Amino acid sequence: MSLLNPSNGWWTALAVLVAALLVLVTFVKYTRLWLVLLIGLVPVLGVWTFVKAPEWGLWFPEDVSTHGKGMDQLFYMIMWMVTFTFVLTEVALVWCVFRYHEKVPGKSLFTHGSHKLEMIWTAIPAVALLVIAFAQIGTFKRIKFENHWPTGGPYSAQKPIAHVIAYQFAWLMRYPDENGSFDSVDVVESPFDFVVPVDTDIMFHLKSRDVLHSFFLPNLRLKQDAVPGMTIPMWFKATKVGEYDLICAELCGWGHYKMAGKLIVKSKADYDAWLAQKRAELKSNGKADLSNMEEGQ
Ligand SMILES: [Cu+2]
Repeated sequence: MSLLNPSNGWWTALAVLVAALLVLVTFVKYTRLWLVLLIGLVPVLGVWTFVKAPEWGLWFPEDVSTHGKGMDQLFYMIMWMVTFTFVLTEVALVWCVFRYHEKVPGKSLFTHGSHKLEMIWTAIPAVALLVIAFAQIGTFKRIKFENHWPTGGPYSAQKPIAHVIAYQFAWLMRYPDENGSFDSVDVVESPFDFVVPVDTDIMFHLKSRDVLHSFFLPNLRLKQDAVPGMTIPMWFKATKVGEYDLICAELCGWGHYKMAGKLIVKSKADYDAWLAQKRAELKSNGKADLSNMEEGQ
């Protein structure tokens, strides 16, 4: 298991070791039980909850897309940069508290600041941001850049599987008719349910009818603002059949919470059958066989 993964047992071992060391040092030096407990417990509980988070379902939702791995790696990278900085600054802080906790007679040193220090703590974050900026280029490019959009498959920017329309407060998926037209009475409309085939490059057009919304598929690590007046082509590839959350990630009005849809990933055969059935319902022109419904079966 990767060292980057919080479930790695080495992290528990490290936390226990650090806590034991802290307890030992505190005990030898201060012999105060509450202090020992407090200082020992903080890193142990901190790392323990971190290690247990995936088990408790508090970590990433299951990744079912080809975008997920790259996104998660970026998250881990930033998390470890932040963790390193956090531990470093906390250790410095605690050390200062212990080192300088005694009152020293005389006047304190008064300083207006240090030009050198200012330069250093401006340069370090600048370098960190540059590292992140370069590290994310590849992943961002693969997901968003036009020259990485799928071609050759059944769906492309010119032939999207559907138009996904966000409005206050719903999602509406519009599937083209058999001729690929979206300006037709035979367009299949699927409110809230975005049905797609598995293991297929899916290209769709994202639109908004009114205000800013944000199309978010947590399990596919895919998020994009829906902007009024813009048609935004998006793509993904779902790798597992199932139902996943589709939510609005932009506070868009009082009913924002209601914009909870589903991404329904079906096998290719099931998807074709679903679309054919939806089209047949439209074509039936009110003459569908409803006898079963009337019998209440
Ligand atoms: Cu919304």
